[in-house]
Amino acid sequence: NKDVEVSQLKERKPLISLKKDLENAPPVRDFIGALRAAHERTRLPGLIAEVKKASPSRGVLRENFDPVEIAQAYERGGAACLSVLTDQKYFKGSFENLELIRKAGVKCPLLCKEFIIDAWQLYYARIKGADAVLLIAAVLPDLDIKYMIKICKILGLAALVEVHDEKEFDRVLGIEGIELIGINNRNLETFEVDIANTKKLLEGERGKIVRERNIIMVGESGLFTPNDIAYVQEAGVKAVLVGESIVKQNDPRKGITN
Ligand code: IGP
Repeated sequence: NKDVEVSQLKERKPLISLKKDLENAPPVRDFIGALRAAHERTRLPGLIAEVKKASPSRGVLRENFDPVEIAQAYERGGAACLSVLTDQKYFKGSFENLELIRKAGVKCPLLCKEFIIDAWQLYYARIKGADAVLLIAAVLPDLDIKYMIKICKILGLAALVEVHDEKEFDRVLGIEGIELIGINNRNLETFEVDIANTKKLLEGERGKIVRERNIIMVGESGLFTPNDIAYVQEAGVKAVLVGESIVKQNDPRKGITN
């Protein structure tokens, strides 16, 4: 947690004035509903396409990076939802990108991809046009996850709760009211990627629990080919989060969506 540095927290306005800004926030759209609808329509995992300029493990992914152009291309290409990196330090993202994409009239619901460690950021994301936020179990104690989920519900935001291993998954399954869980195939400490992680975590009892509770599972990271998508679908995901492989396409409509 102490390694997480969040730029917007340095200049934070008092919560009371953010609460005022909420009145002018754009309406929230149904992120989970869009994923379910895409899955039901196509019988394939709903695509959350990520607007990602760079990453700590891969460096700059795309030189001519116009976030709005990329977002619109993803939408035309059939993405159900978009994920917009807002973290500056590691991913060269920004809240301005999120705001620009929202203001450009992109209809896909938007996930704010940020290291959220403070409830203040949930208000901020909502004001900037997010419909969903990411909560990373590796950096949040259970109590914080519970608290953040409550505030998300008040704000109308969907929460994608991210896990990487069995221990985090079990913690998160012990929390009530979670509808959307992502399995990150990338270890955030070593950057090692293995899509078999999704399968491993959904085997057996845990897979049974998520099916019973009708939780939408999202396969995250390291997905490049139609075979990769088929593999995580077989493992039990109803949605996928894809960045690198599609952001690098000349035409981001192409790639694994075709
Ligand atoms: C996308 P990829 O390998 O397709 O570019 O991965 C997404 O899963 C990844 O960006 C991600 C991420 C995160 C980034 C997943 N969880 C948490 C930052 C923080």
